[in-house]
Amino acid sequence: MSASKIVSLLLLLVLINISSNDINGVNAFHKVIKKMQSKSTSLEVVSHLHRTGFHFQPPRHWINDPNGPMVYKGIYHLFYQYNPKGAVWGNIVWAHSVSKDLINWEALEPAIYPSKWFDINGTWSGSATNVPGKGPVILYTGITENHTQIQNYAIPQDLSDPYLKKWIKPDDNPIVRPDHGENGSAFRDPTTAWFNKKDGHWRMLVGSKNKRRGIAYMYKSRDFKKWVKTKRPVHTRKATGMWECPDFFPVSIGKKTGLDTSYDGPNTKHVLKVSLDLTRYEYYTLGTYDTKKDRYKPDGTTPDGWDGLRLDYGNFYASKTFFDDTKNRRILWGWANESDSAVEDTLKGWAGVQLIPRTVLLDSSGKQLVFWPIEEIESLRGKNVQMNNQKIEMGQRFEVQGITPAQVDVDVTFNVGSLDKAETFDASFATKPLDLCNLKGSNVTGGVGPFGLITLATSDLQEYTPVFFRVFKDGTTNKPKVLMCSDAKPSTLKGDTGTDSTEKMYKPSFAGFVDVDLADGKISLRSLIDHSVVESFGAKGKTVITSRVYPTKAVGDNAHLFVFNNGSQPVTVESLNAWNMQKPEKMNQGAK
Ligand SMILES: *[C@@H]1O[C@H](CO)[C@@H](O)[C@H](O)[C@H]1NC(C)=O
Ligand SMILES: *[C@@H]1O[C@H](CO)[C@@H](O)[C@H](O)[C@H]1NC(C)=O
Ligand SMILES: *[C@@H]1O[C@H](CO)[C@@H](O)[C@H](O)[C@H]1NC(C)=O
Ligand SMILES: *[C@@H]1O[C@H](CO)[C@@H](O)[C@H](O)[C@H]1NC(C)=O
Ligand SMILES: *[C@@H]1O[C@H](CO)[C@@H](O)[C@H](O)[C@H]1NC(C)=O
Ligand SMILES: *[C@H]1O[C@@H](CO)[C@H](O)[C@@H](O)[C@@H]1NC(C)=O
Repeated sequence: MSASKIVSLLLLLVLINISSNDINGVNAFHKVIKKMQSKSTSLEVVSHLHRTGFHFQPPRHWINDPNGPMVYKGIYHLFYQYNPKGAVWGNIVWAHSVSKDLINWEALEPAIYPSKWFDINGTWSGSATNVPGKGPVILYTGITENHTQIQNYAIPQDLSDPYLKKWIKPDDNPIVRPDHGENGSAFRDPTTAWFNKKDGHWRMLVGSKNKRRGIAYMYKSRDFKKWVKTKRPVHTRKATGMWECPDFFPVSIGKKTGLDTSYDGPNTKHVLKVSLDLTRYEYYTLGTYDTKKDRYKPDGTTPDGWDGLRLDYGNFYASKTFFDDTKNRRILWGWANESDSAVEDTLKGWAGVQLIPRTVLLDSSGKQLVFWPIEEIESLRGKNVQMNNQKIEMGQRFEVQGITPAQVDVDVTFNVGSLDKAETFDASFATKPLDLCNLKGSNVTGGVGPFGLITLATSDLQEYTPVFFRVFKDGTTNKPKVLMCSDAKPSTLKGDTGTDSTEKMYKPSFAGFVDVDLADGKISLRSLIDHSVVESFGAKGKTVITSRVYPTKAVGDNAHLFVFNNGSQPVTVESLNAWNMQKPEKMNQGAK
């Protein structure tokens, strides 16, 4: 740490009382650290050590939820929760960026910010809907002076401007108040609306809870202004707490294209995703949406709640999808927060990234979704190195050389050969992949695996973030059970103990199972590595895990990338491609 950093750290410590306090029942996440909220960092002193090269970030300060993603007149719009004044949550506005390619982003003025009685104390998350004949309409949560959460709408001032620079919040807001028994302190994040041709009404959802029951309320409207709550919520689930950022959309059975949110036809399933405030992770179910009764029923093949499927088993929250009609695909945006402390964020001057947008499709099994980085990201690929037919014996690791592994896209296909040596799966871990991963990390010898990538590593593995598989066998069926882990525990030498100035660093491992039969012995792993982000896609996107890590030595040119095997069964790298990733030319320069 430089002397000036130490001085500013000391200053900060004098300024702040580090303990954070909750306001008026606002949920755990909207942590208010008053003294840091408006402690801005000038651009010159923003720390670049762990900033990303090709992920979406403004030049400084705090960001959280992606809001209202859409495409309009060929331009992509991304809004996001942003604190223009500091690197912790507070002063939230809807920052607005536009792009022609989802790679290069231009920052515009914030689109929505507190200014009217119906949002004077907050302009929180929401969604955009393209309403035929009207253009895009944003629905968002406003916070009133008495801290009630209500739903508002905003419309573009000039529909002929593809950038939609100016937004108007009409005076007939709000459109929905919590005055029919809803909890006004837990009532937010309206979804994109969809149109029901049969009854000529729009529908949208608002996340909520009643005591500990998670709820997605549904509202109907003919004119997109007067909204009426339907008799019953579209779905609820006991003991899951507040449902933040619900997302509800159809997916196609069989076709490899996305569907418009209003699509109502055969061969579809619906997806209901919620962000559970109690766990700070996101869960989804696949199911059937009864458009007459306005009820959603999960299929029942996977649990509805936090034993269920996740969009990403790592650091990924408050996500939102939109239908991109220019390429007939559904795209998912999600936010990853920092794993370091608020004090460190204020010192480094920034916090939060939007992860690489992912396409969303129904898996051919019909039992889960699959996710894949949008194809545009491949345009940033530079120098390529390859490895083919490399057998890795137990305890061996091979370095992927000739690239700069702090900023790469790496895609590898392993062949595990025989499953004879696979360990027997203990069924008591069936819904506890993380416990299994914590028990059997990358350095615990196995039968088939652990094998995978060692990312952001020093050459001697003082620091490293392993992303790996471990293959078990089901004792009764003999079928493989594949565990995937991304482990930040050994990622940095920093933060093992807390001191006055730095909290103990959050270095979690994350894990999920991967539903593959390994009939041909093959399993793939793709990781997008970007300085402090490791975003990994197992088995072509069946299981996705994102980690945030802060190496001290495995940074810049000193970061290394390896493939490894710590299982007694040799595995083969059938093929590996790694590309240096370029920085987009434009990334929100001059964001206000
Ligand atoms: C609510 O808004 C008013 C007016 O902008 C402001 O003075 C006050 O500090 C805000 N309170 C909170 C808790 O955000
Ligand atoms: C708070 O504001 C909301 C929205 O204006 C209103 O409906 C509600 O009655 C107010 N509650 C109190 C306690 O003043
Ligand atoms: C309403 O939500 C707030 C914020 O989570 C919570 O503190 C309060 O207990 C809830 N009230 C009821 C009646 O559930
Ligand atoms: C593989 O196992 C050895 C022995 O436990 C350990 O030293 C090494 O760090 C492990 N590799 C990884 C990537 O964990
Ligand atoms: C294995 O790795 C974990 C971190 O993932 C570490 O806590 C543990 O000490 C390591 N064990 C050995 C024997 O190296
Ligand atoms: C991100 O930060 C870590 C460490 O502070 C918390 O434990 C997580 O709950 C948090 N995640 C979200 C989605 O807010």
